[in-house]
Amino acid sequence: MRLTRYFLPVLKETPSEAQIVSHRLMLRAGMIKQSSAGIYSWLPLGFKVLKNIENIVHEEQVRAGHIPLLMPTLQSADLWKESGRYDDYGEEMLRIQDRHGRDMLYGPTNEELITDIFRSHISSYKDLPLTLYHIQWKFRDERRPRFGVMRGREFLMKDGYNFDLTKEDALHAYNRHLVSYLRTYERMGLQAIPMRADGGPIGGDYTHEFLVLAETGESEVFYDSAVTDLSFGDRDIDYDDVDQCQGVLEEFTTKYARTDETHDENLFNEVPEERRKVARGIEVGQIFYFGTKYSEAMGAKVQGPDGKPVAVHMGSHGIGVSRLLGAIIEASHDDKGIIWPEGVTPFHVGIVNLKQGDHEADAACESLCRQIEGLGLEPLYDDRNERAGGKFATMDLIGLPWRITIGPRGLKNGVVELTSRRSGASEELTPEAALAKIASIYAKS
Ligand code: P5A
Repeated sequence: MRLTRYFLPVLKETPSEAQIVSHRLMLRAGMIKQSSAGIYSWLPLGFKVLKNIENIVHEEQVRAGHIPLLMPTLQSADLWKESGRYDDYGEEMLRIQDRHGRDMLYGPTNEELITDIFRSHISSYKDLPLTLYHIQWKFRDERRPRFGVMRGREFLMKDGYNFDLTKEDALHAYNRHLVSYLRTYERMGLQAIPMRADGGPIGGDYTHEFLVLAETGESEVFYDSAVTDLSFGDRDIDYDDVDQCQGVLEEFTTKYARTDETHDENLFNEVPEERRKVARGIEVGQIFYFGTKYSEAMGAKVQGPDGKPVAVHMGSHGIGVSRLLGAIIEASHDDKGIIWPEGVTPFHVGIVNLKQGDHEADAACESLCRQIEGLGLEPLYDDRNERAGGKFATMDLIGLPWRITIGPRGLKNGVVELTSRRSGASEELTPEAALAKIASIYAKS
């Protein structure tokens, strides 16, 4: 993509309304534009990252054996009256009437809708286990929408729902989600720590939140610093293997890690003092097992092996897809701008032409772009007629992890410059060697 043909409305000034760094950088890098409180348009660069995050979430859900579908954003209030949550949910729910005076709402979550789909089509235990999920916009009329996409009113969530015959099976689904979430966040360059949490309006005794440590996080968290040494890595997991999934859950949840809602000072004091940490975190996901809460209320039953009807055991599992952009930036930036992890970057390589209009420099940039595209990667070529400093500042702000700088002087010696956004280190290489290095970096990510 040539920058002169793209739409990248970067801001020179720091927007005064943004209180935290990720919000400031998303506005400055031309990724989002507020449309009203807590509601945003996703400009091309932000939309690209959002889609990349969505893709990773999809891939990891499908890998875990979960099945994608798509439910609507607008829901009839009737189902919520059946579950009893229409009155309970309170002012966070955006309530709407259609032209016939029917009560509707913009879904804050989908337990009711999915339970209705399930009960309409599934009647035998033989169709279980089943986990369905979608990635869809939600609306919660938050009292204080703030920090940009971090606490929006309209936001994108991946929400998945498991249906199982027994509590044991449903707990395996819970563990499977935990494992798949660990993989998902690591692919985005994030360490998200599962912490014992509170069920809130979703309900349930078993629930973990996934938190990314960040000073600007809205949640206060208490943990044993040994949890930060854990990493999922690229281990091979058989998601059908009950013991293996249970083993991962135990490995990642046995050490003390809790949000303020479930914090227990006495238990915490059993952690060696030098490992006791109190910090702040961003909640990027939450998993729940809530048993038969919705299936009983809404009559979601199947015929069991003995021929008798039984209410199915359920859980729901959410990832804050749009919030993740903010969380990744909070975890990965410097004073010049964003530093995208390779797994989610909007473009793979930035190309800076030091002398636009110079025949050889232009030709070398264009040729490199084509070769990068040939690798299945996307370059962003800054072909503006601007001084080098301005081009570097834009590249640093938008955070592409790799930059190739091309100018007449280097070309005379047969070299271009490859720079890492994260370390700032540069090396002079032949265009072929730079290309080979880019190819190997992205083959790994
Ligand atoms: C689980 C899936 C649920 O709603 N029902 C379906 C369950 N869980 S949750 O914890 O309430 O939300 C899941 C994740 O969504 C993100 N999130 C938000 N992101 C941006 N703005 C908001 N206002 C917002 N509210 C929730 C969080 O990442 C949360 O973990």
